[in-house]
Parts: sequence; structure tokens; C-alpha cells
Amino acid sequence: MEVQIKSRVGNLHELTMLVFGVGGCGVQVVKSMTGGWTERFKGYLLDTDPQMLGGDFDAEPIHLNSRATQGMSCAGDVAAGRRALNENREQLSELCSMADIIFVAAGFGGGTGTGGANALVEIASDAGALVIGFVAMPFDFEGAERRAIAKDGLLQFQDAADGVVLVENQRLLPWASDKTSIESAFEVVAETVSKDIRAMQRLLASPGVVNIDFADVRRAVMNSHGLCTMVCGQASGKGRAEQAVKGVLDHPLFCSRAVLAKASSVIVGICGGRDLTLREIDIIMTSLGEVLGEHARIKMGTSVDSTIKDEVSLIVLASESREAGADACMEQRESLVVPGAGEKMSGGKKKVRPVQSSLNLDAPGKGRFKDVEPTLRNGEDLDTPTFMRRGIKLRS
Ligand SMILES: Nc1nc2c(ncn2[C@@H]2O[C@H](COP(=O)(O)OP(=O)(O)OP(=O)(O)O)[C@@H](O)[C@H]2O)c(=O)[nH]1
Ligand SMILES: [Mg+2]
Repeated sequence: MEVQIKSRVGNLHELTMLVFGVGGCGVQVVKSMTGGWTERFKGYLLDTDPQMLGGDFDAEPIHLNSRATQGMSCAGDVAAGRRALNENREQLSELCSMADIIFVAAGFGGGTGTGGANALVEIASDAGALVIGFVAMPFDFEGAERRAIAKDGLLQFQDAADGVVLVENQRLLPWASDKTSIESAFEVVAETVSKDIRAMQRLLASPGVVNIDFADVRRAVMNSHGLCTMVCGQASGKGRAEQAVKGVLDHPLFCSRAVLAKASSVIVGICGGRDLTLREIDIIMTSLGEVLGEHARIKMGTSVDSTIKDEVSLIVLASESREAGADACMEQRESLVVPGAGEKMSGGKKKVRPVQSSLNLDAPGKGRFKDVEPTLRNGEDLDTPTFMRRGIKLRS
């Protein structure tokens, strides 16, 4: 069935997109999106914890100051997170009613992100916007209870969102060096997610040689309620097309291959300078085609930006249909390499280590912990993750 799409502003290149960060993790992601907000592309920071909303940033803070939490954080209480967000329902419904696309970023396992993002996604969906979530799942070392809360939250979230991009924090471990701080690892996640959202915004805001518009995006994810991949890759120099597409398929944070293999509808936006060649487009599309299932519907767009010199970038958005079976991404997650885990999987087969490019995890961080007093015990800084304090070697 062909779906008729109308932007609320009538012009498909003048869409309104809102980005909400909910809870500590979500707020960090949206805070990292510095600059570039406009009337039609706005960011909001939502947290029960007022400390998270302090500082100098461009997105608009909304303190979820509820009777349930009395101005403090939810301290892991999911129901309190939901209630706190619902106490601001009127204001949020009004914002959502203006939007064509709403991105909701949150870390699951705590109170505000899990409860609040779930309440928000229902409001956003009721308002008629296309809703795409970015959900970070906890590390295994955070414990089974937190993971169970996060999984429950994710299932609920998928029911209301059109698509969800899953970020497994556990995926950071294989790429972390002995010196990587948790703060700089989180910054990498925040920057990756914000880059993807901005790439999507640019793709829709600028008309291309072969155009992709809101209707294409909506068609690719609408009502799939499955896990999405929305990831960009870019490269310059010799072999740039191969490298850019490899960056998408083997992205260390996302399970692009698993989602693409099950996707029924995919959009690919390719952007380059005047030197973008037909052969490069062919290389990118052929590489993606090798991963996609045979029945996947592909919509490709290309745009040429004369200010770009010697660079090719692409963004891929695909959603696996939830009806297609169990979430491929979740299945794939179970085989992630975990420090301390045995070498064999239950079937006796060798555990396959992901062959993926490495992240620059050693970027110097500033982030939200910079002014916080360290928690010292027996001379150890407990804010440093145990695996780092104990000098446990992580696979590279
Ligand atoms: N990638 C990433 N994950 C984070 C970050 N902060 C927290 N997390 C993850 O997200 C989960 C939820 O944490 P928060 O977002 O701090 O929790 P919250 O929603 O503020 O919950 P309450 O404080 O209980 O209200 C954690 O278990 C972490 O695994 C972050 O900055 N980046
Ligand atoms: Mg919090």
C-alpha cells in the first residue's frame, strides 16, 4: 500500500525534526550535538536529575521535576521515570504535534531513560510523527537486574516507536584499550549517534541529484517496530567508496549486517563532491546488495556538494521487520566477545570475534564527570571501571 505523506509544513524539504535526550545517557548524546539547531531542527534535554541539565549547551533543557521524585533523579525507578515524564505531558505533546520526525535517545536500565523514554515515545507516536529511537543497553558488568529492566524497556519501546537503533555498550569493550576511560568511550557513542542524526537531517534537508525525501524514510521504517540501523560511513583518498561502505557494514557499535540481512526496505544516501563517480556509486550499492536479503526494496539517493573535496559519505537506514522473526541484532549480541567469557560457544564452536575497524576510543574527554570528586577507597578510584583498575586485558 502506498502511503501518502504530507509534511506538517507542506514542503518535504522543510521538515520539522526534534531530538530528545531522556535520562543521563540521552542527555549526554543530545548535549554532544553542539550548534546547528534551527527552528525546524531542535534538541531537548529531559532529565529528573537537575545536575545533568547544568552547563553550557545548545539544546533546550526540560527538568522533569515531578511529585514522584521531588526534583531528584529516579534512582533506577522506572515507574517514577514514566510518571515524571507524564507530569510534563502537555508541554511535550504540544512540541511533538509540530514534528515530522522525532528521535528519542536514552540509555536503558535506569529510571528516567527507561520509564521516561517509553512515556515519551507513546506521546510522540500518538502525535503522528515518525519516531526513531537510539537506545543504549547496559554493560554486562552492570548486572543481570539492570539488563532485565533494559530488555523489558526495549520491548515496550519497540511497540510504540517506528524503529529502534540499538547501541550495545558491551560492544565498546573489545575496542577499548587499557587506557580508555568510560567517559571517552561514552563520548564516542554520543558523537556517533549525533553524527548519524545530523546526516539524516542533511539528507532530507538538501535536494539531491537522485532525491530521497521524507516519504522514502517513512516507508523504510514506518510501523516495522523492529531494530533499525541508521549509520553513516565516510572516507577519502584511494578506495574511498570501498572504505566508506565498509565503515557502515562493519561499524563497531551497530549490528548493521544483521539488520540489513533481514531488512525489507532500505534507503541509501550517497554524497560526494563533483568528483563522485558512477563507478563509486556502483561499488557502494553492490557491496550493500551482497549483504541485503534478496527481497529488500532499495531506494538510493545521491547528492553532490561542490564544497566537498575528495570525500565520499553515505548514510544507510534500514529496519528489520519485527515479524521477520527474533531481532537479529539481539541474537547477534549474544555472541559478542566478553572479557572473561570462555572461548567456546555452547555448541562447542569457536566463538567468532568480530572483524571490525577500530574506534578512536582514546580521544581526550571532558564530559559530565569532569568536576566530580573521585570516589577513593583503599587508594583506588572506584569511578574507574573494575576491568581497568584490575588491568584486565581486553581483546583488540
Ligand atoms: N553510551 C552511553 N551509555 C550510558 C551513558 N550514561 C549511562 N549509560 C548507560 O545507560 C544506562 C542508563 O543510565 P542513565 O542514562 O544514567 O540512567 P537514567 O535514565 O538517568 O536513570 P536514573 O538516573 O535512574 O533516573 C546505564 O546502565 C548505562 O549502561 C552515556 O553517557 N553513554
Ligand atoms: Mg540519571
